[in-house]
Amino acid sequence: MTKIAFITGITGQDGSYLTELLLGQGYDVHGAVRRTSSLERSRLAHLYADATIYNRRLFLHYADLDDPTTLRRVLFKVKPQELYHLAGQSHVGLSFEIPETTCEFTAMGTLRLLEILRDLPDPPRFFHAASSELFGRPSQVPQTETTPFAPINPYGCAKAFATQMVRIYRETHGLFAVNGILFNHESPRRGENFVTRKICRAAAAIKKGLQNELTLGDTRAQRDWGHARDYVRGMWLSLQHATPDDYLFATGKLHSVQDVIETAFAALALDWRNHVKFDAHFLRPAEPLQLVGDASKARTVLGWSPQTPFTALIQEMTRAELDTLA
Ligand code: G4F
Repeated sequence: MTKIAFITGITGQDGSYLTELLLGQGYDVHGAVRRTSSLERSRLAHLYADATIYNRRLFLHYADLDDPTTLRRVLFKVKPQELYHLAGQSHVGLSFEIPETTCEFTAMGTLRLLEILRDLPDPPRFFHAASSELFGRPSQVPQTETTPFAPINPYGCAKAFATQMVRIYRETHGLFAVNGILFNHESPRRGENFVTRKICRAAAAIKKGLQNELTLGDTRAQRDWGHARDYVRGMWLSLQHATPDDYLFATGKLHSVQDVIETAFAALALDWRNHVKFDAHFLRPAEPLQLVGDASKARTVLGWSPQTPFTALIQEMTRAELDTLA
């Protein structure tokens, strides 16, 4: 029998890669989209335009995390076996500007979904996209699934609430509920206001003579960056295991924003010194420290490992930008 999966946040970077993976595995895929989403220009456009897929194996429903009645109705109708919860306000910097919206979608939105699952006659296996931002200023380097939460921004705090709720619903209500603690993961489909895409896009535009300057905040900031395609495979693997648990997905390697700049500009034979400028507007009120993950548990239990090294990731993103501008 064909398996049915449901994805919140299906139009995002991770949602689009996960949709491709699940369709490739023979699933029917359903997704919740906002009324305002434009599918023609979205990351799903290639699937939306394919008459053999759209409305045959891929189905989109207007529903949102702040409208639990509609979500409930859709989930009762679709009856998925697996639910991947990827939606939420995911920009850390923005979460300082709109903390209530961030908590409404990222924290309360997750709780609302868990409440709906409790009422379903046959609840699906549930994946929650948690984040390295849970750890903020961590007491342990590298972090593991047992590192204490110490968030330092509204986004991390909302994720900490949601992650702990997932554990509570797993332990007290018996749901098959999994937290995937995802460290930074990027791709050519990354949103343009995240730093890797911003840099790769600017490097390509400079190469084409379309722009001359790139303004950034703290270029000494470091992250553990992997490829989104690898991380959605981890999501899927975590729901195929016999028992629900929490898993951390990371490369275990730290790089700075400066490393991203140098790799992207070098890929296009440009000298970054002629173009990169500092702008305090992009500084954040607080920066996390040493967010780098130890994915040993995912490797041992799920057989997961990241396949794309940092340099290959940034080169792929930069070349993709050049192609788009061609
Ligand atoms: O690309 P970023 O905006 O990603 P950040 O804040 O690490 O968050 C991402 O990864 C988290 C962990 O997986 C997710 F939970 C979250 O949803 C999101 O996907 O910023 C990376 C670093 C920061 O230290 C930031 O201060 O880059 C620094 N940075 C420097 N200049 C900048 C800029 N970030 C942005 N977005 N724009 C700049 O101009």
